[in-house]
Amino acid sequence: MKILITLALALLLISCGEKTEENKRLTIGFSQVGSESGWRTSFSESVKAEAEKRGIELKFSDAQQKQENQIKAIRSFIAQGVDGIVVAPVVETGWKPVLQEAKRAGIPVVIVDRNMALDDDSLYLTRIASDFVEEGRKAARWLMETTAGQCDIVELQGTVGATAAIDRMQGFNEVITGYPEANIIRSQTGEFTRSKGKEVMESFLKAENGGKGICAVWAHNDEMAIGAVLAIKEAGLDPGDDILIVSVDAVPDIFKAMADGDTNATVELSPHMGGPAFDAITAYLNGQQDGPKLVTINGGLYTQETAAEEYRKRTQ
Ligand code: GYE
Repeated sequence: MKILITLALALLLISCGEKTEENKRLTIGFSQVGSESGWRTSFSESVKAEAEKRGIELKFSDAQQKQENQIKAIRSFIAQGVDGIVVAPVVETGWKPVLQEAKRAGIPVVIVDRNMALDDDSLYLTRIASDFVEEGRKAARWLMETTAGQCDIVELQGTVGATAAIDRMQGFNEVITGYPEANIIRSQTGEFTRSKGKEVMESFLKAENGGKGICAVWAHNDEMAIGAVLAIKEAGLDPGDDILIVSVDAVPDIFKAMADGDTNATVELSPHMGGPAFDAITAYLNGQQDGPKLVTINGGLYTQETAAEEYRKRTQ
């Protein structure tokens, strides 16, 4: 009897201990790229809301598009002894040393959105991202269908060295290679921002005889597409008509622009990556060691036909 009671007590103590551990409020550090685009802002808001919903204490750091700020933030998360780190890296290279520091401290790291070039996949738990190459292909397929493969295209690239720019470019080019009468006539970075997108588009218009020879703009994100709309209007042309515009992200502003006839198509990228990132960290902390190394999120292509409806749905 005595033994049984002791055993029962011991079991009770163990289960109480586990409960406390399970209910412990997690602290997670999130190093975000910046706030360069509407999509990025939605992404930050979505991660914050998801943390709030789950009772996670989120330490949020905005790197203002600078990798050095991200490295500092990660080091500070490590020093604070967080339970997990989520990083949306600005560029692909240069992450190994700081991830090794996190690994030595036993803190799991989840990569979200853009990728890191790493030769050791034990340095991160998993990556939550979309297939950026496929996004580029989708944009190009739409443009090739719409123009019967005859189009002189100007390209507004994203941030140099960022996966979203490298891969979108690759996917788009892969498709248009099959169309001998489709060409990228100018290509430059607009750094994923509206103001830089506008500025670069202005220079393209000047260089291309006021825009007469330009059939379409391929913008690596919606924000730069909207910058291009402004530049084209200022040059006295009709965006969406004289010059077609295709981009990626599917933020509310682009649905408004499409509904107004100013841009033509966008490929959707969901900003809701916080949930799967937190799931991976929680599973790992609960002892699950063999989760997938990549969780992909994919979206479709939208055009003017459904834009007004989509805008309403997304803003109400
Ligand atoms: O398309 C753009 C943002 O990395 C996928 O970054 C992301 C891109 C997104 O600023 O709007």
